[in-house]
Order: sequence, then structure tokens, then C-alpha cells
Amino acid sequence: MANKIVFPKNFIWGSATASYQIEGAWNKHGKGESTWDRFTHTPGKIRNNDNGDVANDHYNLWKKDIALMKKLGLQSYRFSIAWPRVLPAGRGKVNQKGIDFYSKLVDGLLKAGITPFATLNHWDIPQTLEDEGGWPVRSTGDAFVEFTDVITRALGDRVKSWITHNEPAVVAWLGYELGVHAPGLKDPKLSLLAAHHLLVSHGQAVPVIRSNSKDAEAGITLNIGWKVPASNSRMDMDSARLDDGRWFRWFADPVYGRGYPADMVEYFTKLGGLPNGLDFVKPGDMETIATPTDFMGLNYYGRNLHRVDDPKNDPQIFFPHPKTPEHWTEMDWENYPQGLTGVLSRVYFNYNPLKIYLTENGASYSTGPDENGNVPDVHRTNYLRTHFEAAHRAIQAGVPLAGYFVWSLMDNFEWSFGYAQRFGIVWVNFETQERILKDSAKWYKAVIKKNGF
Ligand code: IFM
Repeated sequence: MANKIVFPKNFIWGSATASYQIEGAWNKHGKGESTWDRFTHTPGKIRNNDNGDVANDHYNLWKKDIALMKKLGLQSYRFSIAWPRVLPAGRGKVNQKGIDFYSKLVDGLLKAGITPFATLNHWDIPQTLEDEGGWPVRSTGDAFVEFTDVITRALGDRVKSWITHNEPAVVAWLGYELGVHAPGLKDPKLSLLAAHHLLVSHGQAVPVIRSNSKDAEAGITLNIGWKVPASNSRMDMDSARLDDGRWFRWFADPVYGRGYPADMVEYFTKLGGLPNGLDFVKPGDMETIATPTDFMGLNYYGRNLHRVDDPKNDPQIFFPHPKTPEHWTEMDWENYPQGLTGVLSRVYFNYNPLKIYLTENGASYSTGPDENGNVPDVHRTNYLRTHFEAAHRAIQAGVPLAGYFVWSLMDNFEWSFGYAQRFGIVWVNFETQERILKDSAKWYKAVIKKNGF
């Protein structure tokens, strides 16, 4: 039977992970302590007090993991580099063993015919820098540029796709305002400073990447949800707009040269986050943040319906999906593929990035092995199939979507949820480190092979 859905010829099929979520070896071979080591070692911060000390032991099992990727037919692998493995104190002395680890990983990938796609900051920054103030201080951004220089000099001859920061909104808001991610602070003023320094350091890092990695492409990855008011009441619409402003526009607007969005400046001022306005913006910062990039990375997981629970809100009825596993993943995130067509189109037609990579998309379901050793994760397969269709629709509408990275290659440490949430297309037994391809992975393999389904 002919494929119904065929992706463009050079479309890239990949999968993604992040250093702290899979590597383990948290204090091996000269690695410095990260903010996530410190946070997870503080009792009461993470569900079940889980931590990433061992995680998937990928630091030792990377060869087997590449073999798995090869078996799957992955064309590209998105991973992140643990900054404290490379610069244990955040700046200054380089840990050659850390560089060697990533260098061997990259060589192994290339040998297996898999294109490496590296993220520089997927959250596990050196604790020494946090002790000096972390992202709310500008010098952390300067250290990030030094780290970028060191690692792109070492790998830039072989890695040609680079992401500066993964989801800076999550770092700023969950780490410094809500306190549920490292470093666990709760101060809106600090979170806005953190957001700004993440953005400035992104813009500073891009030319460094380009000069050390010839012909490389560089971009940033932002998380985006499909924010929908549940009615046309003013309250619901404002709620959706502000949520989009906080999580997406606050980052995308400056990266695309529009400065910080005025409605959000007003909103953050009301929240007490900007007591002195935007006085932390130094001359030249906004131009730096807007340094042109080669692509926009987007992480999409679902829809966020906004219904403000207030007696003054219009009494409108709305119909969210029923709470069944095909509609809601175990993160309690809504499975809403149409939103993916929506966000891809919205981002392209609004911001005009040269191209877009979907750097993460996937679903958490805990389905484990059956008596025959298969993992029948049918809900995940459905989730992926419907999202692939949604991505395809966006491409047909003219969106330059160049690649798709399923989150995640393997079950792993899911931040504040510990090991309770499983996003992998590969099952991991965390006692034995056994890996099993789930049914979704087998299905994905066939999609990659046919470039469609
Ligand atoms: O596991 C995370 C990842 O590290 C960043 N994006 C969202 C994923 C699922 O929560």
C-alpha cells in the first residue's frame, strides 16, 4: 500500500535526550556538581527523592545506546552537553575527560550514520555559578559563552547543528519563580533577570558557534503550547494571551528583534517582577538577543485551555476532552495534535524563522513489558501518529519544518517527577539498565524507513 503521508525528501527523523536525564556518573572523571545534583540531593524536592546520580547510566552505556539508535534507524540524535562535565567550576579549567566523553559519543554517532544535534544548556549548569548568583547575574551568561567556545572548538568540526538553550522559560519560571526546578528559588524579580541573561547569552553564543564550527547551524529551542481561551469572555482570552506571553512571546519576540512585548511588561510589573522597569537591559542587549539564527527549535506537547474560575466570568459552557488516556497523557497534558499544526503555522507566519525543527514532542505513558517482553504502548503510538500527521499538514501549508525529534529516546529522569513519568520510546528497567524497544519505537522505525506512513 502506498504511503498516505510522505514527508519532504530531506526531512530529518530524530529523537532527543538531555544530559542530566540520562547520563548518571554525576561525580565521575572530574565532573563538577551541577545545580540539578544539588537540588535532587536536597530531600523533599523531587518525587520519591529520586535523582540523576545513575539515571540511565548512559555515561557508561553510550555505545549500546548508539546501537539502539542505529537499530531504530534514527537519522539524528539530539543530546545535551553537561557544562560541569566540561568546565567543572563553570569557567577556567577544562576537564579533558568530559570533552573526551562527548567527542567519543559524536564519533560513535557519525560512525553509525547518525547526525549529532547538540544542545549546550539543557538546565544542569555548574553549581559554582549558581553560588555566585546563577542566571540572575550577568556573569553566568559570560561563563556560558566561555563554555560554548570550549565545547564548539572541541566538537565543532563534527557537530554542525547547535542549540544554545533548551526552554529558557522553564529555567527562568520554574527555577527562579516557582521553585520547582533547580535552583528552587521563588522570586519573580530573579526570574526576569534570569530570562534576560539567558537570552543575552544566547545571542552572544551564536557567533562563537559559527566561528568555531564552520557551516554549522545555530538556534534556540523554545517551548510552546497551543493556548486557547475556553470561551470568548474577556477573562478567558486575557488568561490565554498572558500565558502565551509568559511562556513564548517573552522569549520569541526579542529573539526575532521585536523587544519585550509591551503587554507582558505591564503584566510583570503588576506582579512585582519589574520594580525598576527594564533597567537590567544594557545598551546593545536587545540587538545581541536578536542576532540572526538559522532555525527556531520548538518543543510542543499539547493544548492549554484557559477557563478562569471566577464568578464574574461569563457563564459559558466549554467542552474539554474526556479524561481518558488517549486524550490525556500521564503528565495530565492534553493530547491535542491540531495544536501542533497551529503552533507551527503561527510561529512561521508570525516570526518567519528560516526553518523550524520540532526539537521535542512525545508523551508520557507508563506501559511496561508484557509477559512476552513486548511493550504495547498503543497510546504513545497514536500520539505520535496523530502529531506526525499534524506536522505534515503544517508542511503542506508552507511551514519549513525540517526535522522532528521524538521526546524521548528512552525513559529517563523526568525532573521533579523523578522516574515516575516515562516518555521513552525505549523502555528502561532502572534496576538492571535493560532497554527494550517499545511498540511505538518499532512503529517509528517503519515511519523513518518509509519517510512517512
Ligand atoms: O523531559 C522534558 C525535557 O527535558 C524538556 N522538555 C519537556 C520534557 C518533558 O517534560
